[in-house]
Amino acid sequence: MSSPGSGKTTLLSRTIRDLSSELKIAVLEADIESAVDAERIEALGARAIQVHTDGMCHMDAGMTRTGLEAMGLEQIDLAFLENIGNLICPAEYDTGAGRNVMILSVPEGDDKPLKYPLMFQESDALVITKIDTLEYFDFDVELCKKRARNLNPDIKIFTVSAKTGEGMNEWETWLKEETSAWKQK
Ligand SMILES: Nc1nc2c(ncn2[C@@H]2O[C@H](COP(=O)(O)OP(=O)(O)OP(=O)(O)O)[C@@H](O)[C@H]2O)c(=O)[nH]1
Ligand SMILES: [Mg+2]
Repeated sequence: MSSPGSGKTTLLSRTIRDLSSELKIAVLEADIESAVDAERIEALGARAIQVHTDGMCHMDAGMTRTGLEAMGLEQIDLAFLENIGNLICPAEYDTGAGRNVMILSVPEGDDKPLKYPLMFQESDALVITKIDTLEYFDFDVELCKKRARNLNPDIKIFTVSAKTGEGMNEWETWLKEETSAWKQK
């Protein structure tokens, strides 16, 4: 989950490139219109399904189930669901996801935990991305982390650049740990 353009598809693309030799990854791409994100994922050789929400600003668990069943669950180790770009509605609905991850990119500003608290409360992990642009913006990483943890003391926080690869290792290690813990359930 994240606002439009914060870097969801770019982070997923890099993650798929890095992990596809270890995990069978699939992506459910939710959009109001178009299939551009699903096409970006398919171009990497990963399985992708485009879900159109018919104008709605979020996914729900019924849409997730339909998408996953269409992909064939037995073929998948890790399924990502890229929700509609929006910091409000997606946090209000259960998508059926095992883990909720939100992305906040540096250009959006470090005040977003103050303005959109529910998204931070509902997320298991926060990925602060576009960290390569820090020098151009007045984004205080430590203050942002503090604000997020005030809302959700258990939230895991990663700082990454999907462009340079900085911080990707920690994010991907967490994904692998969570995937194997989930499979042992
Ligand atoms: N500098 C920099 N640019 C990035 C990074 N990640 C994404 N971008 C750029 O940000 C723009 C939006 O990225 P997307 O991955 O399409 O964002 P999105 O959240 O999937 O967008 P929507 O699906 O439309 O909501 C693109 O121009 C990316 O190249 C990053 O880590 N650093
Ligand atoms: Mg996208």
